[in-house]
Amino acid sequence: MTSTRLAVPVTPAPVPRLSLAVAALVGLLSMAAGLATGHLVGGFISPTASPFLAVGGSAIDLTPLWLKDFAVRTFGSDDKVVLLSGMAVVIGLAGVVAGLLSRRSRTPGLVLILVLGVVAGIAVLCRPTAGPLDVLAPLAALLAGAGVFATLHRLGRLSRQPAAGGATEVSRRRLLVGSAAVAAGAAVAATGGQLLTGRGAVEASRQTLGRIVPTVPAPPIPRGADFAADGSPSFITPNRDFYRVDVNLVLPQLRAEDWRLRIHGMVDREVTLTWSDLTSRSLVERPVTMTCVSNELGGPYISTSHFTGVLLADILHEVGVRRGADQVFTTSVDGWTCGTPTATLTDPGRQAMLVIGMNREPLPIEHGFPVRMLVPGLYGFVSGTKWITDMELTTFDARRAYWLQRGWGQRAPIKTMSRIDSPRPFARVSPDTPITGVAWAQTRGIESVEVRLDHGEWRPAELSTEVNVDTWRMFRLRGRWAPGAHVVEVRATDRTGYTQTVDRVAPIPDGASGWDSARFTVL
Ligand SMILES: Nc1nc2c(c(=O)[nH]1)N[C@H]1C(S)=C(S)[C@@H](COP(=O)(O)O)O[C@H]1N2
Ligand SMILES: [Mo]
Repeated sequence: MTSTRLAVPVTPAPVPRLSLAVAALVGLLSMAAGLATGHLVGGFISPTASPFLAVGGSAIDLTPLWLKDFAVRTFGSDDKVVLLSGMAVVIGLAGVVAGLLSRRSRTPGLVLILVLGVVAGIAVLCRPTAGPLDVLAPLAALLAGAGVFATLHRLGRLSRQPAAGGATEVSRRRLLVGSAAVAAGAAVAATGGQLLTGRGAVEASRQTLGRIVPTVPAPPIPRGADFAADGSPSFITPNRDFYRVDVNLVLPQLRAEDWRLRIHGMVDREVTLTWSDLTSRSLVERPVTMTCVSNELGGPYISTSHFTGVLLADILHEVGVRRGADQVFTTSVDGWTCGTPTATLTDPGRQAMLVIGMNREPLPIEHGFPVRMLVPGLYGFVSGTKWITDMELTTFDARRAYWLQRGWGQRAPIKTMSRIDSPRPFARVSPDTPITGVAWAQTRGIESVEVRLDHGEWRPAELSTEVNVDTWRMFRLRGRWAPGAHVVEVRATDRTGYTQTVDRVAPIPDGASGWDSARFTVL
């Protein structure tokens, strides 16, 4: 069919559409502006008021166990950086989508921004430590995001409007300048927020404490407590190398002078302890090896420090624990919770502590400044509450702690384990390279360690001098190994006579087991 239109139908003036690139940019920049503003305002109020960090914190709390396990296995201690980067990418993409949906009208983008703002507000207000003022941060984020979106959207459309003379040129330039200004402003605000959530005031409080001097110092570490010269870890881990595991994207900032620990629940006399209450008591120093339940076979989450603190058995004796209170339920200042068997803490032989010092320094902030709990022989998640502020005597039936709610075990004594440290996996070494590593069985002590090469006979390894049963012990096997490829395996026996079995068990729910092994080549 051929028909020729003779008359052009009357159409309304075309609505200028944003180009794809400008639409995406407008969306992206409004997200950046919102996040950065929220982070900055949060910096003034409280770190967990920052919508970005609050959403990250909620993500950590809601992450299913298998995914968390995968993240830790894949990214190790970078898992938090990976989480935050991933979130930034997702939020950026949401901004791009908001922009692309709004090439004609700004309404869809504004609606999406409103929804995200509300979600961020909910995340902030649901943090365990949220206060009413915190809502200002997501509110500021929402206003900044929506404001930038509306403004840049208008400039974008003006720059497309067919206009007389150089008006379009002018609008284009204004769009460009506006975008650059928003990008720069967001960068400044984000950096400012980051500095404010940093460790300024609390690090100062920590510095003024000087050294932590115990009333009852630990005996000196004997010679021969490690084989560090041959590749084992050093017996005492320097504070900066001590492993760190927690659910925190931001470190709680609690000054020693503001610290309080309320001990209550099934007790005869409720008390609230202050920093000076602790430091005026007898301060006991002991080397103890801490271990994380999520440590894989051969993993790095084990370290040893000289811990100084107050014995918990004494404090619990003073408050008078009521019959039936089988759980000590502790909470950190940011709401993380932990359940420990009462009997373990009241046992004077166990020497569980409220710790204030590590290697004679005040606790580093990431290790729980100003006060944390330490229980030799229990994995950290059921015993090691950092930034501790509340201790409730209760029952295991009445309250379920953070990790118990997420599939980890309720009672978790540290398993007898060993790890090969040298040769490193796939190392190429000389024939006389010693095989070294560590074994641990806190509260029981290590009786012997055996090593075998290429599935041959088990050979007893030399053990380092024992410091106490709550610390690790190094092993070493010397020899001349034949040239070629080898596999080395290790197993430890504790003082109860238990020998590690070959069965490989994953960390969930109460700790990994199995023989660590390493392949290496003799040149
Ligand atoms: N407040 C708080 N305390 C915590 C945790 C945490 O996430 N929050 N993690 C626990 C776990 S799982 C371990 S293994 C130890 C680790 O202590 P570290 O980081 O000082 O080595 O802290 C414990 N205490
Ligand atoms: Mo842990």
